[in-house]
Amino acid sequence: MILALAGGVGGAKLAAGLAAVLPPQELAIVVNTGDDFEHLGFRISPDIDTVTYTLAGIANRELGWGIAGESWAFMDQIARIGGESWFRLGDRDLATHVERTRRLRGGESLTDVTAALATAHGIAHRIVPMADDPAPTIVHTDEGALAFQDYFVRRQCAPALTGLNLAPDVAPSAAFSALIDDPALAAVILCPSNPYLSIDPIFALAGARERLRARGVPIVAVSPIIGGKAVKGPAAKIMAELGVPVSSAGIAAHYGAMLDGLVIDETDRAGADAIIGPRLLITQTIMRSDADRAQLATDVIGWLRREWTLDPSDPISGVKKA
Ligand code: FO1
Repeated sequence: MILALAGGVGGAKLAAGLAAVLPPQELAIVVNTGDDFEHLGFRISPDIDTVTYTLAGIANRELGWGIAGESWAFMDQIARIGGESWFRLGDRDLATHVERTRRLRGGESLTDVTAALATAHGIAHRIVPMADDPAPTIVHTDEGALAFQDYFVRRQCAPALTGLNLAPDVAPSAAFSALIDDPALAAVILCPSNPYLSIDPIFALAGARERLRARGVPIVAVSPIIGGKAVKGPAAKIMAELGVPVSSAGIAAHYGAMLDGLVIDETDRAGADAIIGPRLLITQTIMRSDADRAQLATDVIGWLRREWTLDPSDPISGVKKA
């Protein structure tokens, strides 16, 4: 069984590629909830929604969030009556926030609500929140501490990032914790999400980083940096602000001992020998189509089988001791 850790857009694309090539029992997607917040009275979980909509095939590919073919009557009316309209909730997307908020207020866990909404979208694969308790990411900038969405949306990531407050005293969700301990766990894939904003919050949960490493299964990442740039979002800007080389070598250095392998794009082949530590797979990591997503997933799984002697007969259901 593969455990995929994912956050925003880039992560969701590879998660969808993995879901296209692996059966539900061989894949679980653990999603960052550090972006979550309460807004207009709704409990909003952006990365869970991005992963869910992407696996359901209804994600808005232009915006990178929300639902395709969206209408904005609700938002327009909110603006007209003087409500907060900086964080845009489409009319279809609004249904998710209303239903999630209703269920959470009724006492269901975020894990149960996420599973129910995935099933409602016809998704058979497991989408699991990293935590059931709030674990908000606080962004420290040269303008002071900002709540995540204030930094990401209201300020469009303009302030220089100086650090992040992640929630180390928050426990992984019970479902995430069970996946870490699952005897069938064969490998962990860090999807090409922002390491700082999407993956580190998952590792920062109480015991998560240590327990994942202690399993002794390969942990591999797909670099979100291609040709010195982030495919989407502020990863490159954040790395520059933190003084980390904006390259796959910088990504490898950031993940350090957590990383057994790193997948980089063909365009970065020349810089490959500057990457110290992880084994490398060089392939196309740009995902423009559903076929690209499935191909990258296939390449990574094939590499895991070859390099870490996963049993070739079973679909990722056990790692032979090398
Ligand atoms: N990102 C924006 O840049 N502007 C928005 O108005 C916006 C609204 C929004 C609504 C629902 C949702 O699930 C995500 C939304 N996002 C928006 C993205 C959000 O900021 C996420 O946290 C990012 O995708 C980072 O993962």
